[in-house]
Amino acid sequence: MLSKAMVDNLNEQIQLESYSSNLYLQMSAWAEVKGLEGCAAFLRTQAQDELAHMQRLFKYVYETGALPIVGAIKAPPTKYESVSELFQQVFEHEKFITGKINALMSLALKEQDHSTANFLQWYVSEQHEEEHTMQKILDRIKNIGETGSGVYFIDRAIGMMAGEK
Ligand code: OFO
Repeated sequence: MLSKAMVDNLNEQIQLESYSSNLYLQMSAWAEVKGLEGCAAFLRTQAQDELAHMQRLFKYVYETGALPIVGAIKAPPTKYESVSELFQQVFEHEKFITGKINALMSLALKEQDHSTANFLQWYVSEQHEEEHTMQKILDRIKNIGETGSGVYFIDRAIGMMAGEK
């Protein structure tokens, strides 16, 4: 059985994962209308992954006999200046999520809630993976450059990463 603090924090994480999914789906729409089909495909894949992260938490909470709460999800931004700005925001968001997962893990360890700590381990690895992917994307954008046909090649490179997932 989970403590009330743990249920509240897991429910907050459920909302954050839903927000992440909406954020990346909205970003994919920005990319799509800019003609960046590769970026859009990659971001749609990210949106689906985040939905799966939310559902994984949702299932864990009800399996413990507690009530998962979907809650209200705030609207994500709709405009970006450039591909680099968009992916910088993804990176910042992922770092924020890593902080939240770490805080959840610290709570589980403090409460000696080994079941939740074990469950959260998957998210710890996932965040490491996602931060690494975003760093790689930002490095590629920087190396290729956004001038001239650079954006076309950036879009192709990121689109290929969507296929890798
Ligand atoms: Fe972006 O990863 Fe969920 O947790």
